[in-house]
Formats: sequence, C-alpha cells, structure tokens
Amino acid sequence: MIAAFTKPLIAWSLSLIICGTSIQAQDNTQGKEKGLKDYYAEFFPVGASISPRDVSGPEAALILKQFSSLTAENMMKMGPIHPEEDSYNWEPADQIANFATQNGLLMRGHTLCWHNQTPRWLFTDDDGAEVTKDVLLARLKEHITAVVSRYKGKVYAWDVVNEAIDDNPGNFLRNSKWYQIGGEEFIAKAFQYAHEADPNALLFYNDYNAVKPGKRDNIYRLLSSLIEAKVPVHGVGIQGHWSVYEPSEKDLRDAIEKYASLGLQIHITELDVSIYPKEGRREPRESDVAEFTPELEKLQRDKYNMLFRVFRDYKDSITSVTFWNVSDKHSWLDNFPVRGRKDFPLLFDQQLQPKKAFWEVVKF
Ligand code: HAH
Repeated sequence: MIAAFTKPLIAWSLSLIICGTSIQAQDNTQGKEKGLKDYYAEFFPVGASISPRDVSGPEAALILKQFSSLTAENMMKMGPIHPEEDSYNWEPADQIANFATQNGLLMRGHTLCWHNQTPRWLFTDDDGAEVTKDVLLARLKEHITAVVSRYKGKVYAWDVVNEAIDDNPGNFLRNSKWYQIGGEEFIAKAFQYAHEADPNALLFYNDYNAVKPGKRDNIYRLLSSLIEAKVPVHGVGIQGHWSVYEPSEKDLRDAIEKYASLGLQIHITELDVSIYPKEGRREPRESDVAEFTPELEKLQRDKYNMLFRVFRDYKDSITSVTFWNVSDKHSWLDNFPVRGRKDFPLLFDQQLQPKKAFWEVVKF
C-alpha cells in the first residue's frame, strides 16, 4: 500500500517524466522544422524536379520547407516547350521558374538537347524529308537561344546535352537522330549556343549510368575532348537513378574523383533509389508486386546513408544534389521501366511525410 504522503511525490516524479518526454518530443518537433536544405546548408543546395501542379497545395509547402533548388521535370524539354517550329509553350515552364524566383530557390534548367521528348517537326522539313545538318544546327541554335535567353537570370545552370553517350561501352556516342544528322559536332555546338545566350550560366553534360566504369570512361572521354577543344562546359550531371542494389561506394567514389580531376563541377541531378533491380523497359507482369517491405526499407536507408556520406565527403566538387520528383506519391519510376508498377524511391512517403531514409540523410 502506498502511504498517502508519497502520492504527491509520485505525481511529481511522473510529471517530470512526462515533462521530460514532452521536452524531448518538442526537440524532435524542432528537428522536424529543419528541412534537407538546412541540414545541408554548408554542403550544397538540395533540389527536386517538379511539375506545374506542385507549385501550390501541400507539395508547394513541402518544397519550400525542404528544398533550395528546383528543376522542371518535363516543361523545359524541347517537345513540351517548343511544340511547333514557330511557337513556344512558355506558360508551364514560366510557372515553375517564377515560383523558384519568387521564393528565392535556385533553378536548374533541363534540358536543351536530348534524343527523347523531342517535338515532331524537329528532324524533318515540310515535305517530311529529313533535314540537313545545317538546318538541324540552325534549329538547335534558334531553340537554345530562345530558351536560355528567356530564363537568363532565373536559371543558373543548364543541362545542355542529355544522354549523348551510348549505353554499350563498346560504342562511344549514342546513335540518335542528333548524331545521325548532326555528327559529333552537335554536342560542342549546343554548348557554344548556350554560352552565347547566357555567358553567366553554368553548362552541364548530364547522363545516367555515369558511375558505371564503362560508360563513365566514355563520358570522361567526351568531357576531356570538349575541354581540350575549349568548349564552354563547366560540369557533369550524374543522374543518380540508382536502386537499393547499386551503385557500390567504390564505383561512386571513383567516378566522382575521375570527373573532378577534369576540374569540373559535379551535380547529382536526378536522384532516386528504386526498390527494384535496374532493368530495361518491359511490359508489366502479374508477378510484379509493389511492396515496400521492411527489408527494402532497410536497404534503402543504407543506400541513402552511403550516398549522402560520400556526397558530403566530396562537397568541394559536388555543388548540387537534386531528387527526381518530390515524394513517393508520384515518381516517374511508377511508369518506368514497367508501366503502372509502383516504386518508393524518394525521401518522403505518399503522405509527404519523411521516411526512415530521410532521417539517415540528415543525421551526421
Ligand atoms: C532521365 N532519363 C531523363 O534525363 C529525365 O529527363 C526524365 O524525366 C527521366 C529520366 C533516364 C533514363 C532514360 O531516359 C532511359 C533509360 C534509362 C534512364
């Protein structure tokens, strides 16, 4: 039996415990008030790719709390922004650029010259015949001049050329329409045109699988030859479409060191960590089950932990890190490489709440 006089004592110590918990809970809450951009303020800006629908509502609030840089996921690509030879669709890209500027966020431009999401008119003339190299380069110049000039002072860095290296390391350049018609020269020209339109913009070559040794060496070769030819290239974008199974820490470090040895800035441009092993585009199968199991969650935490530990180690070379999309509510990986297969590759869940991987990234 507890003596009556001890009761206030018990109540007091209980309240201390509760207070203690509540003080700690409050500390946690304060911790949660800090966003990724604040944890990484001394390292590099942290960004996300967005669509115009993200500039209002709950996504906008999450973006403003967490990120210090934005990229348009699609709206500055040639197809969406330049649908007809003589007409531009500025509105959606402007919405994103204005949201960035009004809120003091940096903006990366993506992308000026790519083999995908190109407008239908680009490679053919009025009669449907393939255009000549001269015509194609003139079109490239007109496009780059218009887009870069419009966002001058708003976009500080451009992915000028995207994915021009072949996936097979035995080949060098991708056999795209740009290459078939324009030859190797289209790459240097694109950088030149962008530099003429905005001499202050930082110009990047951007690619995926960029830390895999074979493709890495070919990207390095391209960059060295551009530098050698005095082409205005300032950085390399490592896309960072990785998975819980890749890359290895060694491949990541080796690639960063190799690119940095060229004196280039490195931007991690399109970061996500898929829960699936990487594979090519294919049809959905019945056996495709989208389940974010505790095991995958653990693998994802470990991968994100390694990635950001390495990024911090190389903060002198890595001058930006951008996630490709905002939260697991919507990721391009929900439809790639398997249509309709849900993925969970980002740091915020489908309710926009920080995942376990988020806490790995900010605890250091
Ligand atoms: C990226 N390609 C593109 O740069 C980006 O513009 C797009 O929104 C999504 C991913 C990655 C990629 C690909 O296009 C083809 C095969 C593998 C990876």
